[in-house]
Amino acid sequence: MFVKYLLSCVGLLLWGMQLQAQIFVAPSGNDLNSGTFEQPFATITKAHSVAQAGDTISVRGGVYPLLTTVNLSKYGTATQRIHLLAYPGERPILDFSGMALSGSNRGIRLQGWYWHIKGLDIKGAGDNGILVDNGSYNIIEFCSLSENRDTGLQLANGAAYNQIINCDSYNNADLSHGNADGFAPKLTVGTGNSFYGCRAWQNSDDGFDGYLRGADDVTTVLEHCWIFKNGYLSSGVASNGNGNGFKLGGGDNGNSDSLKHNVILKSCIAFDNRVKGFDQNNNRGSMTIHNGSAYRNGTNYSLSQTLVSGKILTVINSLAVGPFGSIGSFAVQQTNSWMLPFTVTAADFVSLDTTGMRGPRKPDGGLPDVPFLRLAGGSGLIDAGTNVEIPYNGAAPDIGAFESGGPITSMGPDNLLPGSFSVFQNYPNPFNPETMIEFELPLLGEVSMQVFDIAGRLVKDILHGELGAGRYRMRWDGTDALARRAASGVYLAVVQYGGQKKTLKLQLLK
Ligand SMILES: [Ca+2]
Ligand SMILES: [Ca+2]
Ligand SMILES: [Ca+2]
Ligand SMILES: [Ca+2]
Repeated sequence: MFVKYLLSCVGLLLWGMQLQAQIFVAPSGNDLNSGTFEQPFATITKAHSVAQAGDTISVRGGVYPLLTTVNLSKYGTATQRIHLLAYPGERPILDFSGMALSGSNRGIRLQGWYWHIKGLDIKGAGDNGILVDNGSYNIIEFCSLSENRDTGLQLANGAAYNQIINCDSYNNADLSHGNADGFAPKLTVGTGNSFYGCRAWQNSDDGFDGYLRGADDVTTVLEHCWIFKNGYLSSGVASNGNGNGFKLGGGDNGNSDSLKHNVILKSCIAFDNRVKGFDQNNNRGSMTIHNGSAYRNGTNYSLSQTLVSGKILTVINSLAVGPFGSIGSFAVQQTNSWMLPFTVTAADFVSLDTTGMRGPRKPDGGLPDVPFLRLAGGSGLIDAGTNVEIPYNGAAPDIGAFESGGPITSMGPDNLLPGSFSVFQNYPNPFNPETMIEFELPLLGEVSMQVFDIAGRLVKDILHGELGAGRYRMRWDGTDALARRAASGVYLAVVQYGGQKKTLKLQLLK
């Protein structure tokens, strides 16, 4: 009895410690309110003043005209992030366009750690839309940054290990045009920042800029990012800025030939940038471009300056439509579209029309499905690549940023990464002809997924590759199986990871 009483006290105590508040903000709110759903605050700044680790600030849709910076300086923890989220199904717009033009007038200045910010539009700030100023381990997801009067999203002052997921940065322009980039882990940035599923277009300077002054030998990763039409203003007129897509580094004055930004780009696309698509600038760090695609940039690839000892330039499975540009002979190159035996013509693609690339995102923030630069059936670029540990369909990876034969979708890291390897029942089930299978991985590792018939014969190799921690969704098109006229509609999906094997029963309706 006593033990039971003690346990219930401990239980209450633990429960009390984990109590997480929901704090509401609405355009119709008032900062003298209590911050509940019925009595929301008017400003994120007020909500921030009462928020603690683990809390969620839920921001209702609508326009918030703001004249001063929103400072986010509080700290969450790895397991108790502070969430700043759009209210489900709504879209808040933080409109700073009445703010004075000034180098200190950022829209959001994020000095805190372990924030998860999702679903906000930030426009018109007097300087950066968001400045991550030493803030680290933050997730910034499904936000847009536009019409700011310097770089849309900048990381500085040692900002490290931030994940920027499914964000758009466009139509940002400074007075001189020479500074406003879309995304900029530059100058004094820290290491370990990553960009996933991000787009930057029509920024007056560069789309992505990793130029250093102060920082050295830092690493940044980009995956599935589309960078286009930079070096133009929102009117479409050419700007006076640099006009590059991915500017991978470089320095100035006394250190211009020594600073190292190690940049890893996977499945990234640069097109229609005014000057260069993939631009080394004078970066001396390691650069890895796997499955890049470049189209109609002033120069597609410009990577020819010797690196410092120990650093490597690697370009594999990459595509250029038209002249590829210049890549130094010191580079490691394999199976790029400009190398033998490949030739590239318009017939290799479903479409070379860029329409839709700046179109609306999916409801979960994912990139839209657009035919541009996808490989047409029968292209010699299909299954012609080298295995670089990016998941692929068919016998081998394709050349370029889009793998043909069905989407492989990472649903992106969540605020809490999965604790174990799980495979979820497919949906729909039964199905015809298409079904989805989701799984979660707790750590980076090799994973495979295959479909067998009930006699144990392999029907489809869906996935082989290395994936990071997170939740993933795979599609299986059962027409492969229907074509074989198999006797039964039951198939087995086998997912293997880290020495474990999980099997799902799939019911195909004929
Ligand atoms: Ca500035
Ligand atoms: Ca510039
Ligand atoms: Ca720049
Ligand atoms: Ca393939």
